[in-house]
Amino acid sequence: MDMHSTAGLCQHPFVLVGTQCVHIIPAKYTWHDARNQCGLVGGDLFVVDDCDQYHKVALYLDEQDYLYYWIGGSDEAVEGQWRWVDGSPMDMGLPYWENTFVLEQEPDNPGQQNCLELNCAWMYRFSSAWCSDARRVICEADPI
Ligand SMILES: [Ca+2]
Ligand SMILES: [Ca+2]
Repeated sequence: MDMHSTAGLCQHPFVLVGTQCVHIIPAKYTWHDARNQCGLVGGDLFVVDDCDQYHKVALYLDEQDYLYYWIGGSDEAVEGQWRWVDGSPMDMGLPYWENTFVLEQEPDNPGQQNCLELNCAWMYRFSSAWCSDARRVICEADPI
């Protein structure tokens, strides 16, 4: 095996964005189907908990033409307790969550919107959305 060619790179179809191997699925799925689709290519829904990496991903998404994506968070297990799909707790508030509308701080619609959307129309911020909605998908490769 050539030790020089693959080190640090991502397996197809993933591409390196900052420190993560990321793949965007341009078709639209419900949140749970989106998670399955990521599994089919060797990953899971995208998780980001580092501000610098979050910024790099936002710049990458700015090069795409889509506005709304599913990423790997939900509060389906316990209402109000947002968790990443890897089981880790999620930072709430800024800089991640949308707060453009003072009276509509995300996450809103408790008990109804249980899945995590990344919304490029809202400064790439997080918002809660109905899990049954169809969104494009950001996947992250499983660790090698
Ligand atoms: Ca909820
Ligand atoms: Ca919401």
